[in-house]
Amino acid sequence: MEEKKGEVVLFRTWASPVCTRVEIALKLKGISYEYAEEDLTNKSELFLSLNPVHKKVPVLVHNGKSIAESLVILEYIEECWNTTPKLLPEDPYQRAKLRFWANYYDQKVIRVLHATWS
Ligand SMILES: N[C@@H](CCC(=O)N[C@@H](CS)C(=O)NCC(=O)O)C(=O)O
Repeated sequence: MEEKKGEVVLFRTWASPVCTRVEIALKLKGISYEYAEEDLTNKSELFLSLNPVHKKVPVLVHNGKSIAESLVILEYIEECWNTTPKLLPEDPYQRAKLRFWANYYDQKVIRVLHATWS
């Protein structure tokens, strides 16, 4: 697997499925990254400066530039490391279906998990 040069840091927390989805993508693409565990009960100033809008993990930092929102991060990874394996299918209809189910998962499953945890 090819790797694009550059420093990659993933701010995440171990129990988060949306962080896990980003880690799986990084591993599938063979991208080396640093792992920064964030304590969501005591968020660091650095972390808050990287995602000032939502203040949530995951945040990917690539060469000093931060990207938030797991699905946005996945698209960034796909566009930046456009090597195989591809994260998205070639066929536009299949891509649309995949985006539909990713959205469904976020709207239904993740919301229920968050409601259970809080
Ligand atoms: N839509 C966001 C959801 C991110 C999210 O909800 N992250 C949670 C952990 S699973 C979080 O950081 N919670 C901390 C908080 O709400 O203060 C994504 O897909 O990245």
